This record gives sequence, C-alpha cells and structure tokens, in this order.
Amino acid sequence: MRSRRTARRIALSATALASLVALTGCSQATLEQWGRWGMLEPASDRAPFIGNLWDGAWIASMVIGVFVWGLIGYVLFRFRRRDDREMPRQIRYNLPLEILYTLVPFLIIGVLFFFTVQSQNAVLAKEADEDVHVVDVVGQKWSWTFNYREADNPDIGTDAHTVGTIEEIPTLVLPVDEPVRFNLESADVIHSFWIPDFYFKLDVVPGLDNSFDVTPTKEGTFLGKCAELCGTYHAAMVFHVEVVSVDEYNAHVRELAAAGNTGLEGVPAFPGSGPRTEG
Ligand SMILES: [Cu+2]
Repeated sequence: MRSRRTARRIALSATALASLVALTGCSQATLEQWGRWGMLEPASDRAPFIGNLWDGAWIASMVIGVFVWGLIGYVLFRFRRRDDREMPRQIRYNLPLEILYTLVPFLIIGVLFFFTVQSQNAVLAKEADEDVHVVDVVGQKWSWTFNYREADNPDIGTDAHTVGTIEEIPTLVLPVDEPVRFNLESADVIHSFWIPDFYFKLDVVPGLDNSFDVTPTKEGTFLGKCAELCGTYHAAMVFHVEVVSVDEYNAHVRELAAAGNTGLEGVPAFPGSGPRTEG
C-alpha cells in the first residue's frame, strides 16, 4: 500500500518536471545557457575571465548554501520539539565558535576578492598601441557616437564616424579577431558602455578617460546598451554591434567617409584625438 503511494508520488513528480521543461520551451540553446548560469554565449577574448569568475562565484555560493541548508535541516529534525524541555543545550560566549564565525566570512570575502582582482586585471589588460583599431565612443543623452580612428590605417586612410540619435539607433561595426581599443567619453552625464555578449561593461564618465581593449571573437549581430540610469530616455540608449570580417569592416569605414561622415565627431580631448567638433 505504502510502496504504491510512493511510486505514484515519484511518477507524479517526474511528470511535473517533464512538463515544466516542455511547457517553458527549453530549447537546446536555453539549456546551454543554463549551463553558463544564465550568461550569453561569449563573443570576446575577455569573456572567459568574467565567465570563470561568474562560474566560481556560483559554485562557491552553492557550496556554502548547501552547507547552511544542511545545518538548518539537521537542526530542524534533530531538535524538533518533543516536550517542554528547551533544546538544544544553550551556550553563549563560546570563544572558539565566535572566532570561527568572524574568520570564516573574512576568508570567503578574501577568496572572492582575490579572484575578482585577478579577473579585473585580465579584462583591463592593454594590447600594444600599434596593434589596435581605435574607436572613440561618445555617450550623449540619449544615444551614442562612434568614431573610427583609421586615418593611419593604410587599408582605410581616413577617420569616420556614426552619430546615433534617439530616433535612429546607431550601429557599431567591428572587425572579428582584431583587437579594438575603446576610448569612452561622455558629453553630459554618466553613461555606461555595455555589450552583454562581450561580457564587458565600462562607465562613461564626463572628464574621465576610461578606456579598454577587447577582441571580438564571433561574427554576428549583437545588442549594446547603456547600463547606467542616465535620464528620461535611458532605455532608448541602445545600439547594434555588427562583428564582421576585416575586409567588410574596412569597407564600412570607407563607405562612412565617402558618405560625408569624415573626421571625428564630438570627441572630447583624448590624447591625439585630432580635431574636435562639438556634437
Ligand atoms: Cu546613458
């Protein structure tokens, strides 16, 4: 009698789990994303550092979580109320235990801090100046301007720019497998330059020369966003990112210049930014 009830319970749970997977439409891509703890498929050379940190933080949290849940479960059952006696034996001022309570959190924070600093150094590491394509990014309420500084590039030979507006979402075109340096500057308030698939985000602060290098590793179209609440139309501050072959990238910048978008637009004073026009 009892075993039949158990069997029915197991069958019911299995059906519920199967329906959950089926009804939520878990595709292969979704399942793979679960494997990355929700992260997108990485599309830059800096993504693995952040990805590993993310994985490690989840694993550490799960280990601590399972340990704590285990202790809670143990206490719940071991000391559940049987009569009016107070259980378990009450202790206080237990010095070794207090020291343990103090040291363990410090140890956990220390380990997380160590790996965070290591990952941060890796994602912010700079490539050699002569190897990078330079893109000056200007964040302005509420869109983005992208300046391709390719005047010294023999394959292109000119600077060119794209100015986004709130009506027209700009597209940032990048060459695959080539390092790109982003110089970030703001025309007004603090924005944040974020391409989720690159696992990279950096604040765009007025008067601060924030800069980072990244190599896109996957061709395709991605979405970029402003990740800092910057005002009324913050949500409209999106852009497209197209990662293409080097030839297509060169052609794109030449086309921009040919269409009249030569030079640099609204570029604040980065060293060697060239002529400056206020957008
Ligand atoms: Cu913004």
